[in-house]
Amino acid sequence: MASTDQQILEASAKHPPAPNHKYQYGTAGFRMKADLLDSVVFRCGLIAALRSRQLQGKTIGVMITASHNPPEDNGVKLVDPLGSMLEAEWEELSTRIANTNNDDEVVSVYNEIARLYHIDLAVPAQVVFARDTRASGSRLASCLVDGLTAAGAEFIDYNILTTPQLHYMVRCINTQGTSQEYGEATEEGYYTKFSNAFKRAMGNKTSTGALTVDCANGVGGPKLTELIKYLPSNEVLQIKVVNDNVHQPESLNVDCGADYVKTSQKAPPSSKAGPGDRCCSLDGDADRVVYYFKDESNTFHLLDGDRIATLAASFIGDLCRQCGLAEEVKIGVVQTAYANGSSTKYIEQDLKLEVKCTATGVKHLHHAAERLDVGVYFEANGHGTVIFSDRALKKLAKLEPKSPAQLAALETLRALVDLINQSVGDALTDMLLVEVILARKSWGPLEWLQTYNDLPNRLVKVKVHNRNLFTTEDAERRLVTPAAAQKGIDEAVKKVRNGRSFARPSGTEDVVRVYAEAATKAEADDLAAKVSSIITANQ
Ligand code: 16G
Ligand code: MG
Repeated sequence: MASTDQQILEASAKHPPAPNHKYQYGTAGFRMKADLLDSVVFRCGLIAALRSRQLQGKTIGVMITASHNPPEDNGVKLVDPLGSMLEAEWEELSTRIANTNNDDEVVSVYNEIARLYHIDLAVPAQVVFARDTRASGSRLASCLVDGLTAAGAEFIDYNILTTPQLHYMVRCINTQGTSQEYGEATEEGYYTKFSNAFKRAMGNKTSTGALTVDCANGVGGPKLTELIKYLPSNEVLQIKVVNDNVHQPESLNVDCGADYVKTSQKAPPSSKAGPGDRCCSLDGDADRVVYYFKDESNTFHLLDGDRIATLAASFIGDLCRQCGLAEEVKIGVVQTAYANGSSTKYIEQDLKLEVKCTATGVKHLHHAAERLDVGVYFEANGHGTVIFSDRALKKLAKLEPKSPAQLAALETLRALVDLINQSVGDALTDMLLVEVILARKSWGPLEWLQTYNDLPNRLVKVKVHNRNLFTTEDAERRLVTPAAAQKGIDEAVKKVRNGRSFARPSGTEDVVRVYAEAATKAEADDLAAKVSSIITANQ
C-alpha cells in the first residue's frame, strides 16, 4: 500500500461517520448538527486536496460555517479558485466520499476519483480554510487538518473569517501575478481594498444619520468592527454595531440576524432604533444582508435583497448612461421565483432592464449573472452581489471621458467595481454599496422604499413525507410532479387578483416551501393556505 493510502487509512479511522446517517452536499455544502460532521469535514480535506491537484495546484478554499442555522449546527463548503462555489460534479464526489462506510473504502474512493479525473497525485495541493465563530468550529478545523495532512496538501489556516472573506482570499491567491490580480490575501488586504474603494465611491458625499448593523452575534461583528477602523470618520458614515457578542456562541442567530428579520418581518426585539433610523442585519457568516426601518407610525418596513438589486441596478444603469455606455454594456438583473412581482415589474418597466429568473441558490444566480456585462444578482433573502464581465471592465478601462460630468460618473463606476466583492455576495461590501448609493442620491430608507410598492406575500413550509416527489421546471416556478398539484395551483392562482404562487422542495430542510403573492394580504394568505393544502393532498 502506498504511504499516502496508509496515512489516509489511519487518519480516517480517527474520524468515523455517524452510523446510518445519509450525508448530502446541498445548496450550501454539508450542513447539520455539528457532532455529526467530523468524518465529513475530514473527507472534505481529501476532496479539497484532489480538486486542487486536478487544477494543477490552484488554491481551493474550505469554509466551516452553518450560516443562519442554530448555534448547535455547523457545516462545511468548498470554494473553487476564483472564489466561486464548488463545481456541481465535485459536489457529487463529496457526497459520495461522505457516505462511504469504512476506511478502506475512503482510500479506494480517493484513488478512484484521482484515476477518473486523471489527477496527478504528485502535484502539490494548496488549500486555505477558515471558520465562523461557532463553538464546534475549532474541533472541525482540526478534522479538516487531519484530512489535508493525510492527503499531503499544503494549507493556510485563516482562523476566523466571514464566508466572503475566505472567498476573497481564495480569489486573491489564485490571481496573484496575473492581469486579474484581485488584492492582497490577508485580512488587512481585504479591509484596505474595500475601504479605499468606499472612499473613492463616496466622493465628497456624506451619509445622513447613523446606520445600525445587527451582526447576528456572529463573525460579522468583530470583522465589521475591524473594517470600521479603515473607513472614513463618523462625519462621513457612522456605523453602530449591535448584536456582536461572539463570546456567547449560544446567542448566534437567536432573535437577531438577517434570517430572523426576513422570516419574521420584524426588527430584532433588542433593537433600539427610532423612526426613520436606517438599520441592517447580517446573517451568521456575513454573506447576506437586509435593510429595514420603522416609519413615523412605527410600522416596520423591510428593504430586502430585491430592494438592494433594484437600487444597485438603477444606480449603475444611470452611471453607464452618463458615461455613454448604455448601448454597449448590457446590464441585467438575476432573481429567483421568490422575488416580489413588483420588483420584477419595476426593473423591466421603469428601469427598462432585462430580468432573468433562476433556481434558488447563489451558484445558479451567479452563473446566470456571468453571462451579462453587468450582472446584478440578489435573492430576496439578501444573498447577492454585482459582477462585471471582462468585456465591461475593458470598456471602462479604455473610456476617454468627454466632459467633467462623464469623468465623475466614470470615476464612481470604477470605484464601484472595486467596492463590490466580485467573488461572492458579501454582506459587508453590499452594505457599503447601499450606503454609497443612498448618500449619493441623498436618500433615506423612506425614499428607497417609495420606488415601488411590494405585493403582499406569504411564505409557508409544508411538511411532506418525501420532498423528492416534488420536481420543478421553469426555474422552480412550476411543479412537474405531482402533475395534479400544478393543475390545482394554476386554478387557485386564477381566482386571485395579481396572484402568483409556486411550490418547491427545499434544498436544506425536509419540507416543501410555498410562496404566494396577491393584491392584498388576505388574498396572499388565502392563496398560500390553498396551495399548501394542494401540496398536502397530492403526495
Ligand atoms: C442556501 C443558499 C441560499 C438559498 C437557500 C435556500 C447559498 C450560499 N445559500 O442557504 O442561497 O436561498 O439555501 O434554502 O447558496 P431552501 O432550499 O431550504 O429554500
Ligand atoms: Mg450565510
